[in-house]
Amino acid sequence: MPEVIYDPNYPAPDVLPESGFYDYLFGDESPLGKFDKSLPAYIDGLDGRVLTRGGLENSCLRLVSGLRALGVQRNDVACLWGLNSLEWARTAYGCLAAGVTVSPANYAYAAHEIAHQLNDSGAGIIFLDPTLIPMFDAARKEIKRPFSNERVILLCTPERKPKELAQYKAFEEILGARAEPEHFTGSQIRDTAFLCYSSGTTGLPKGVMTTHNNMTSQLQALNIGYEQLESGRDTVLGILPYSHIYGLTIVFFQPFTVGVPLVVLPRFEEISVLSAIQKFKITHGLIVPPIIIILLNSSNVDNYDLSSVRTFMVGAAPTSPELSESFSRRFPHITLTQGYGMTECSPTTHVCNGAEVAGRAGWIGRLLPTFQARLVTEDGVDAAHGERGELWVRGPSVMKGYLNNPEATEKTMAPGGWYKTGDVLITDDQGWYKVVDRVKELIKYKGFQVAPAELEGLLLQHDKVADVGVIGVWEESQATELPRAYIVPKPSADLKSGAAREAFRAEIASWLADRVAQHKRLRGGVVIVETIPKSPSGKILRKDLRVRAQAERDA
Ligand code: 4UV
Repeated sequence: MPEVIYDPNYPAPDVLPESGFYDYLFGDESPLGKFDKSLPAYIDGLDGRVLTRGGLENSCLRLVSGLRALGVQRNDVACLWGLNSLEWARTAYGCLAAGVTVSPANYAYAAHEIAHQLNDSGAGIIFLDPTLIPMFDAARKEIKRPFSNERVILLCTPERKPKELAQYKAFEEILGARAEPEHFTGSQIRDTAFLCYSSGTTGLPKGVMTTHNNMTSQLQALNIGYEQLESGRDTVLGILPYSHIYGLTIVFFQPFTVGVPLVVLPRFEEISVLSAIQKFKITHGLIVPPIIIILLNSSNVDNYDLSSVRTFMVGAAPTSPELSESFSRRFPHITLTQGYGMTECSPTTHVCNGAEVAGRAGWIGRLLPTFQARLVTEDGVDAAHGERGELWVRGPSVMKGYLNNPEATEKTMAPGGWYKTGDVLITDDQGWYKVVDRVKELIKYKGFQVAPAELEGLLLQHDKVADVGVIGVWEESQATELPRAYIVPKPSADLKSGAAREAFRAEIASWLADRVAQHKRLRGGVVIVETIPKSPSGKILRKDLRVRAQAERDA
């Protein structure tokens, strides 16, 4: 059977630079040098501080010497753990200048989650929000490599450094004199620039090795395939977390590569987002489906001038045609486009441009340049137009692999360099794609990843749990999946009465809530069952649990 490779009919990028990501962003040969250094690159959406392109470059080069003074070398790993901020931005760029791999971590992580990322990534230095120090201290007993105080840097200005944290330096306090950036040439463009954590199609969170070349290819592909931004005209809303690949590449970096400022906001908070749109005349926003629901239900929207906004891109989880149409009716002046991708692809593989979306509600768009795609049916053959198949993609933005985990890398790649996404799509004869199902284990809570295997592993440590299976259940009113646990209690749990069962469910949910980031809580409930459906080889049959969940919903 011949492979079907869908030609996206886009022009190829001029030249994919044989350079490191920092040289692409700031190097003498970089096409980005055409933008004036006085242009704002990042604006603090709360206090209005501006970081210009020139100021950012200066800060990067000063961080190079600061890192060297601490003994941090090229290809060492720095963990970056905090909410979006100008300090976060300066650290990410400065590490790239120093050739240091950045491993961004979710702000909401609990102790064992950050410990896992620090241990697995081998990070030797951490930059974190001052508010996270208690959580970091709680994690220390699980962290294999001790962190001396000088390798714990606070993401705040010296003025905002809490007095009780005097033993640590604030970001600004470790900067030195300007130093030379590191250059990545030849095969070094396959060195790892970022290590974001993703469960991929199965199992626990793994470090995704995103190379310098993955990033430069992705950004060039986006700048050809997604033509929304123009320097001097646009300003972008930066609320999605930059620690997640969607926030990192498309929100945090892409505007910089087209000379467009990003308004940095720490998290989605209705009033601060609406006022930032009004104050900074934001023209383009990147969001996730639950934000559409919040905006549709908001009584505050009419009190703000949102007329500057032209486009919103939504992604990271499914957006139904109905939700998309409700948004367009409520905000007729804002064009809603969709994007689709995953950590392993750096991330965008599909996107739709504003001019093309009419009549396409619910579709994710067309394939980005540089990618090739197949839809492969359950029988292992290429799907015809309109027929369902798992999306396989290949191209220069597909990750190098999972760190320390060649088996997982091998499992997710098919011969010929195809990455098997675990999503089921259809396509039409115009080259448009739609996501219709997900066959991988992953649960998405408001765009954040929840790995069922991780929650199952934790829940099995509870002394009253004999067996467990976790799935996501769809909650229309919030436009998201919610994690739900099906649990077989140990006989010793003694759950004969209704009250005892109720107390057990609450105990399990709160026990887990104490151990995980808030997006992983069992918001979809705890269901007591007698057995967990398993295949002969012992694999949990999540499909059967999903059928059961549907029956419970319909009952
Ligand atoms: O690895 P990850 O957490 O990555 C993401 C990336 C989201 C992006 C990427 C590029 C965009 O342009 C954009 O708008 C959003 O979330 O999770 C990857 C999985 O999330 C689901 C799908 O199951 C992926 O394999 N997913 C991502 N986008 C969509 C989606 C979408 N538009 N519709 C349905 N599911």
